[in-house]
Amino acid sequence: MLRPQDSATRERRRLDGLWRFAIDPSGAGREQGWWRRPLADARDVPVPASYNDVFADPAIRDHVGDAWYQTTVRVPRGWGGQRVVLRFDAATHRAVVWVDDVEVARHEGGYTPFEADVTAHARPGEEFRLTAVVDNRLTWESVPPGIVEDTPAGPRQTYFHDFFNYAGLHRSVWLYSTPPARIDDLTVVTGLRGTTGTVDYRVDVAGADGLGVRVVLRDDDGTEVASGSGTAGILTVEDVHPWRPGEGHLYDLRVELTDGTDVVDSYSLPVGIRTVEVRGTQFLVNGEPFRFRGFGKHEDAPFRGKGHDDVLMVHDFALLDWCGANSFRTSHYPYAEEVLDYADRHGIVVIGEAAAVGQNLALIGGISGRQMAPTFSPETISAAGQETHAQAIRELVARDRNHPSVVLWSITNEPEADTEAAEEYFRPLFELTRELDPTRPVGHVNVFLARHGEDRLAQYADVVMLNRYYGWYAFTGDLATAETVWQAELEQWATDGKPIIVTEYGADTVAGLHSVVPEPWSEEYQVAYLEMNHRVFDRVDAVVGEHVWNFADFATKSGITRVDGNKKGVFTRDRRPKAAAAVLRRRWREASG
Ligand code: GCB
Repeated sequence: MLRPQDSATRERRRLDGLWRFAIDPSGAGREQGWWRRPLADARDVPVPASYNDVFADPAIRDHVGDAWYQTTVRVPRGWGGQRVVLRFDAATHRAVVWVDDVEVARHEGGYTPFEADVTAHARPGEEFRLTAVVDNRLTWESVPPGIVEDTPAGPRQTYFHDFFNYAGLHRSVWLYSTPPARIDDLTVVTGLRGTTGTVDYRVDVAGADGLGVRVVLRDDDGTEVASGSGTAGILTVEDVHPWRPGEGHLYDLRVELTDGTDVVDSYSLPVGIRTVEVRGTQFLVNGEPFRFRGFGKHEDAPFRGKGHDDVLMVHDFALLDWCGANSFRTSHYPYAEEVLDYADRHGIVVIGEAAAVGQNLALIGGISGRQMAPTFSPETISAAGQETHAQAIRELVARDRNHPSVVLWSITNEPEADTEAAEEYFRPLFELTRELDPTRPVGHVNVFLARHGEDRLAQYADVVMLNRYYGWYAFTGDLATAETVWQAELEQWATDGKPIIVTEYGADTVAGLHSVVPEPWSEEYQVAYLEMNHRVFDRVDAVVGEHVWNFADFATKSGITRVDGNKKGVFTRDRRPKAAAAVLRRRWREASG
């Protein structure tokens, strides 16, 4: 699915702003057909944003179920004869959309886009009523999973990950036009041999047969470097300027659909020419060993929740740069496409993660002391949940496969991994990911419950990704023991002969809390904790990546281990540095020269 863009043949309108909004605790709206009329008792809500924190109302913050959004859209007068498309960049976690009285789209999954051809319902120059109902419930069939329980006080949502279940229209909504005969999709795969680059392209055309396809690749100064024709081919670029970590060099691939000398449709795709490969314990970008330095992040901020915001995005990238970070993981769901575009342009490397997290009931049992059911079973996550997960992977790869910044897929975070049921569940998902994208390594993020030799998914993964909290959840306050045990574990994983990325290590830290003797929760302890981890990483050659958990403090569900959210941020939630930030800056800036 191509992102909307303005081109010689296309136009787009962003529908963001204040929409009308009403929560629907009893679920009456679907029966009563709330889309058929102006929303009653509605208030203004900003789009994009999570709705939870913008009002001072616990009923909205903790709402479980449907929330209704409505606005009025005027179709531009000049769009006659064009195909008109409505697109939601994200609706968390599922949505149904109506144009006036007609249902036009239905989508499951909170972090990938969906769209509908609304040409038949959108008359140029006229208005239509746009209504979306967004459901935030997490169930055994959703990704991530959860349970909704009916209690005397109403439905209560539980889920098995810590970050707060923000919901709503988190990203932009668009109305855009394309010609009826159009470029429907584009795929590029790039290669490098010496100073020659290749761009293997494929164009999917829809709405017409027998039209021509012309492609031109230009450098960033506008110079044409290669061209071709036909729906598929390989462009060769001599003296190529590759995309590389730290230098997001992009070419522009202009694709034109032609009818004789007429250009019927035109679309531009930024292309970074680079390769990715796992060789032994090395992770190679353009044939050179790459070391991941950075963070696991969240899309999270005060008031906005998970709403995309360009100010926050640019600021976060500025802080990554300040630290000397070269990469991050989109933990624990696909981030807004604007984020990947930015990473492409600035040479930041991304581990792209599917929205799969909390697929490990033993972990919850361990924390809560409760006896939990098996994670994968007919009563819990079963074939239906697996299909939701497969679809989430399909949509992730379809959306992000052309981004040079994305070098590795993580198909799940901390799943149950030591059971036969887990292997049966995940094997097909590894296969699916590889089939959809044979060009990138694939992995899963391991949690300590499946130790080396016990993780039945490790055999399917190209890289080892480990989340470990030695010195925090284990050996709390005892960094000396933590150091020994951690090193011993890493040495075991190193025997697999694969690159190891430590995708999480971190310690909760209250900004401003100091102690002469490094005590857990103090800034001094976070510093000492990171330094201990770094000593360990530097002793194990197979470790090629360190992603601190987390870039910034973030909101969580309520819990006795969380005070105003998760405090493992190196920055506070409002992006002020803790002492640990200077430690990372010294280490990472030194390493990058
Ligand atoms: C983890 C999870 C992450 C949590 C983190 C923590 O292992 O992957 O989502 O936030 O631990 O701080 O407990």
